[in-house]
Amino acid sequence: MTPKQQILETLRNASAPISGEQLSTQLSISRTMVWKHIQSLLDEGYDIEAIRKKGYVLNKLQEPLSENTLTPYLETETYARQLMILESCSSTQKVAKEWLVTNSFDGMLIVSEEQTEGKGRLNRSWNSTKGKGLWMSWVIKPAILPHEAPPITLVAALAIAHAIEQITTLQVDIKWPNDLLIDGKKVGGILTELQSTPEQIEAIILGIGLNVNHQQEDFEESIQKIATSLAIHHETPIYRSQLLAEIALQLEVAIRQFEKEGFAPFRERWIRHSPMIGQHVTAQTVRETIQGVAVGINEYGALLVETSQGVIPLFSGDVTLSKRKLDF
Ligand code: BT5
Repeated sequence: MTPKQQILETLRNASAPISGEQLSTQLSISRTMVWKHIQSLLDEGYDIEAIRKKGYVLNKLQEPLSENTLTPYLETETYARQLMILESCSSTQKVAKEWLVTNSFDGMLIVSEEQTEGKGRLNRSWNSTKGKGLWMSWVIKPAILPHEAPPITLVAALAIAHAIEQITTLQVDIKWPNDLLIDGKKVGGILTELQSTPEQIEAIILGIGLNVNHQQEDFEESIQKIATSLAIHHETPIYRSQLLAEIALQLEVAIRQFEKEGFAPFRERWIRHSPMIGQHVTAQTVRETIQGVAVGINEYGALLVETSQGVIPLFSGDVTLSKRKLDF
């Protein structure tokens, strides 16, 4: 362990402030060196407070993600057992695709403190403020056929909602197909990308963006009104390593079950998480606009919309609540 890592470990395990003098004696280095290491940790994003006449205190809840902070919480078999933690990247989806060219592992996790070109569906942009969220891509290789893949986004949404509910007790709603909402505002989104031949899936890259410790002003102006974070509702910061480990576990459990039993066992639970069911909606697909009542979801994960022409299964698109009641 380097002196810097030793300082970090000491602060992490301390129950009271630790003075520069204590650190310097413990590590047999000068106080100037202690100060330099503390500055370097601050530059890396650690939240260390210097309390006058007492010493340094590390705010563990705001710690950057690392293998050291994550691994003690991991309870998975393969998920996140191989991982790449980055300080910054363009998009974790892009890194995952590059990684897949020469590697293969079911459950590989790529997570970054910041994304400079985070992506949503249809090339929309995803705001990924440094150190505040969980911006991650999972490379998974489920034993399913390509045409069975679409509900995986819905299964992942349920798993993430469950993980959040375990760690925070916050109630998370799911908006078909890929939005996670709290009180009607978007707290997370999922981008599922498939690498496949017609016969078999080579990999699914499950991109998940979750706003964790943002205050409202941490969001870009353009999404201030529609975005929220877990901390805004939880009222205190959330330890991202613990939440990430819980997401890993819930994802692994859910996807293993999906491989064996398909979407059927998730359907009821999914409907309970979706306040949109029973509501008048407008659905925008790449081809058309459909208006009707969202009446349910089928075994392929398609949203069922009852229209004047009958019930239409919707396989992709954006759905919003209609402002006025439709006349049919
Ligand atoms: C999504 O797309 O919701 C999928 C987002 C997936 C992001 C993850 S982060 C890790 C991985 N690497 C990536 O590059 N991407 C994935 P969509 O349904 O198309 O929603 C995009 C829309 O959400 C944008 O047009 C904005 O209106 C809004 N938005 C952007 N950033 C947001 C944020 N941080 N919080 C809430 N809403 C946001």
